[in-house]
Amino acid sequence: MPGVSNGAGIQEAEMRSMRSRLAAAVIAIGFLVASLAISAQSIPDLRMPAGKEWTTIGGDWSNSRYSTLTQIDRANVKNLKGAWVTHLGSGLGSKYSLEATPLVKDGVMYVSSGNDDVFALDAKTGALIWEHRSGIDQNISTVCCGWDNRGVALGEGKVFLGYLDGTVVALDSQTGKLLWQTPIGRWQDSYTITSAPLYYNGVVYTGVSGGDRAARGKVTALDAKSGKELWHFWTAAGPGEIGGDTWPAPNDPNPVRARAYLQGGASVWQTPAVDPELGLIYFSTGNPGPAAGGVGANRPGDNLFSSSIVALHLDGTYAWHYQLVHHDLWDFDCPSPVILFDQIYDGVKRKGIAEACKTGWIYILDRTNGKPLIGIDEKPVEQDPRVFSSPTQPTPRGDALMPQCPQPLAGWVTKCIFGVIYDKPILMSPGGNGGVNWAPMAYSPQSGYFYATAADRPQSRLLRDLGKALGPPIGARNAGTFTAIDSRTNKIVWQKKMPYSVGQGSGALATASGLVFHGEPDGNFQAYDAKTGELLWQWQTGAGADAPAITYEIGDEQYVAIAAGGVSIQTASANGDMIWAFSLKGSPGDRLHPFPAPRPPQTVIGVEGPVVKTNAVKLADYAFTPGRITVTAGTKVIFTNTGKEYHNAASADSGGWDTGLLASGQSAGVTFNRPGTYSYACAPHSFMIGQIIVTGSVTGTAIESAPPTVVDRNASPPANAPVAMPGTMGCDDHGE
Ligand SMILES: [Cu+2]
Repeated sequence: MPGVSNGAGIQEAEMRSMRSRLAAAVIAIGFLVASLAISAQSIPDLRMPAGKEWTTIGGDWSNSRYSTLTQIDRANVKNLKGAWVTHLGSGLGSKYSLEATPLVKDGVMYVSSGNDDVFALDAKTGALIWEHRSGIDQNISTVCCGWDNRGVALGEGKVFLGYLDGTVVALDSQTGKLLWQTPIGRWQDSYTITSAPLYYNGVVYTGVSGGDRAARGKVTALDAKSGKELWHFWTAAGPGEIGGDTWPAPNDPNPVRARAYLQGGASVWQTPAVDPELGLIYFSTGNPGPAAGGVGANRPGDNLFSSSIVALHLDGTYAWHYQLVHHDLWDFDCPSPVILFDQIYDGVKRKGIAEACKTGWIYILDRTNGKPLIGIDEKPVEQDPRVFSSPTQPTPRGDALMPQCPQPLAGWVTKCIFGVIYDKPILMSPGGNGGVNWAPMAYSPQSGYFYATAADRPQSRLLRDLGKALGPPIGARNAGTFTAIDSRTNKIVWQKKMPYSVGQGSGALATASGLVFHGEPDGNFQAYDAKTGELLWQWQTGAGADAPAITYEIGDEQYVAIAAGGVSIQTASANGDMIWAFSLKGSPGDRLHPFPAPRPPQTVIGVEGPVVKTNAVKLADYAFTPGRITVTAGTKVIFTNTGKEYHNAASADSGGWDTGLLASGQSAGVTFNRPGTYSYACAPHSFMIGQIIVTGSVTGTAIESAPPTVVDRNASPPANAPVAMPGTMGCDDHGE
């Protein structure tokens, strides 16, 4: 019970746990002994960085994703080889992503798939010990950004995780048997859980997703023994609560505004950090709802605690907050996990907290009080009273992680960060994916650097009506950056231009031997020199290596492990179901070789495939088929949603047409009256892109006086088609 300030509580809890196990002893003596042995070990001091084990998502309670292991170092990492690879047989298919950080404890690896199935593997061999199939409803339709799960938490001999259906469950860590389940929201109300929970001192803490679908965000604390809810904290503050006056009043004559906080978003997409000495838990929040951060007209005010860092006391009461983006209009939320760190500023050791955000900045605060440690200036930004723009936005001193203005693109009006968007298509950077989306940073106390991966891709935007963030237009860069930033100055130490958009995905793992590990969407798992950014090693895993990596030691052998299964919606990297572990010894007989490279994601947005002569396009989960068609001018192209999810087809050049969101089975028509090449995308799934090549009309000049495009929302819809949900938005852009 090393040095935990309220360790007495843990002891108490452990004793109760042992007593209940004693009751079962008559039946299973052997099992009892094993349980006690594990219980006795199960109170590690996770204030310290990870060593031989990796027992919580961020490696420690600070989320630093830093390991003290040094067997694999800068000199020998070139000899790192595949030790084992295990196919989970779960999460295979285009709707799934594999985003989990594995945990390792007592020689067992615990990892979850995009279907919320949990696997316990022998961490030395990859052999399956047990599996728990979630059995979640396959009809869940409110998942923001692909089916995924970021991982599990361990404590008291249990494995905790959140399901996409809004349930938190506890499994027996030795058998995988379900011990309790507690619904904390309904998926039908857009409450889905994708983040890994945090276990600390007898309590399981979890956030919820769904802020992009008008769910009201919250953090919930559950009793680890029973699953009983202890408290919840609304991240979209209500009337009378701290921050409640930053939303329209509930008696606002406009009924949409009056209810805005109830659909206020501010999801908590990732695992909180905890400082046991200060008795605080910390997390960052997503964009405000409704409508994915758009339509600011419906929610005048700062909309606390959206796009913020929030600190709570362990009883769930408010301690402090710092808002990173006021009255967000751009989906600039902050889904990456907060990191706690200590650093010297002006000769004084300070307790810091850092958050990398979709804005592309890292925000560095004093975690005792939420005040900036380096300086964050409120700078005036472009205004538009129609969307109630905030007059200023917080602007950290230091360097941004990627360009905050788009590169010029023919036919586009471009704007930089915090530019106004409303009724004209604008090309803007950062896009709704960031910057830094959910990819976790690492912090090395050795170098004092943060290691962050960011997207560098613009997005086309139009706010009016639905708060649309359209996809990145064809021809736009779809790349990223990998950066080391000095925590003392918030300035870049080194930066690598990355070929792919890596603001969502693997992020970084740092080690005491001066290495940083990172997985690429093209399947390559990589090691870099933490001081210089030099690429030292890579290994092709065979699928998008887009989950955070970990390291651990068994016997005298250090392993590095990563899940490789791609990120479906945001990155469109190759799907898979593999868990890879690497070591210097490698596999018995060196049997394991790099896998064949999968199809990599696009580095420039483009449309692939043959051009088909048809006026019918299917909107499937998740592709337009055919992706490229040709018609003569004056033809009405019929778009029909044949998928389960909501899709639309909307101009991804400056044409401005949009079918609106279509529910399964619904159709809409768009008449193209002018010859030319038209690009379009699906707003919820910006990687869904298509192209229509319109050739000269057979009827000659008759249509030349007509508008270039005409949308028919009611083109031959099937009978009894469900009505599209208003104000929902997609994922591409969102926290998850
Ligand atoms: Cu779509």
